[in-house]
Amino acid sequence: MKIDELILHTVSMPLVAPFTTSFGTQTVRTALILELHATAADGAPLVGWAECVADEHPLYSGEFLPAAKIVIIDHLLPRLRDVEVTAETVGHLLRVVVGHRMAKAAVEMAVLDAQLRGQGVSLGSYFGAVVDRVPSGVSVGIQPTTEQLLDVVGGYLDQGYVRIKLKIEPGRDIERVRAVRERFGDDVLLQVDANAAYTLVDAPLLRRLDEFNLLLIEQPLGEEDLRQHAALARQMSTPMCLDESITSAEAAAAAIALGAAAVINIKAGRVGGYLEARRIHDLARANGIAVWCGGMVETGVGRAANAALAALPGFTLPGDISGSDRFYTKDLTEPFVMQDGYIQVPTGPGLGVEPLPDALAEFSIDTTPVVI
Ligand code: OSB
Ligand code: MG
Repeated sequence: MKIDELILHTVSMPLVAPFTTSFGTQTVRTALILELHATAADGAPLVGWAECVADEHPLYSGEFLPAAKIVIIDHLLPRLRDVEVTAETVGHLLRVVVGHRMAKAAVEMAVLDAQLRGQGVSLGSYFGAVVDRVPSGVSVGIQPTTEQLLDVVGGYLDQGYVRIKLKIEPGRDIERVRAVRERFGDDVLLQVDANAAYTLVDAPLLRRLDEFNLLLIEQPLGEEDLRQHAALARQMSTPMCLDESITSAEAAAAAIALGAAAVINIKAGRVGGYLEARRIHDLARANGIAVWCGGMVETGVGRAANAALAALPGFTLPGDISGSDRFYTKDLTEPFVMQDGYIQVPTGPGLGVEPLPDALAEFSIDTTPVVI
């Protein structure tokens, strides 16, 4: 295809409740939605959608939304001008730009969606999905008090979520996990995510998590600390899972070789796209490393793509793919509904969903069309 135009929609989506992690509290998700217009080789018009997962602030990752927008407009799109582009070649065309994986992932996803819509193929079947629904886990933010945490977790369990992930930080860790285990029992699939809030000096403290039979501990140490995660993994029985550190298939290969990860949280945005995400899935599977699909508080656009990815056979643990109502009263797309602990993988062409025009108009705070 030849790309004709990219429209960048910035949307501001209020969250149903504040979401607190070790790096900050979010009450609104400002998201960048890409609307790509292209022309197929046979002259047919193509449209593709994507969501860029960069956040407003560079706290989870060095990337952030205003920068991602600049990179897309000034550095990525010019490299796709007047060239024949496919989903399988766009990553290669953009490789000379260093980093900015979330920006690249969004452009690749928009091209992939346009391509698959043109072919009438769903993203799930393109990836090689082996199931039509994926188990739904929920990421629970840090709550002001343990009592509030127990109420929130109880609510999600009542709704039917099959796995609970507790965000933790120093001072709100061991006792919170103990309280959840004591209230809800040992059968709940439970894991924790520290978002890099600890250092290796905290190993004796983190080891105390071992008694709670957690599925995994996610990213206790810094993004660059592969070696230190390996050292910590040797001191704990709780399986070590990496999120922030896995920025590419190469990083995944290094983490596996070092013994820094027994489990990998795969987020397509963080690794530069869904095709790289699939490569990491394949690599992990060949190495006996479990993977699960992470989330970035996506609207329905990004949620659809995550559900399709999570339907691959190596995704053996429930992902952070909750129903739209976990974060939003009203989603940008038809809402994803969690039913009996599962989310359906969309079956329509491409993402299988698209922004509803009225929702896009309601939440939009900026529209930047770029003709290329
Ligand atoms: O670390 O997995 C994370 C949200 C934003 C940034 C980082 C993370 C998260 C979550 C939420 O845990 C996952 C979701 O979208 O449900
Ligand atoms: Mg995480």
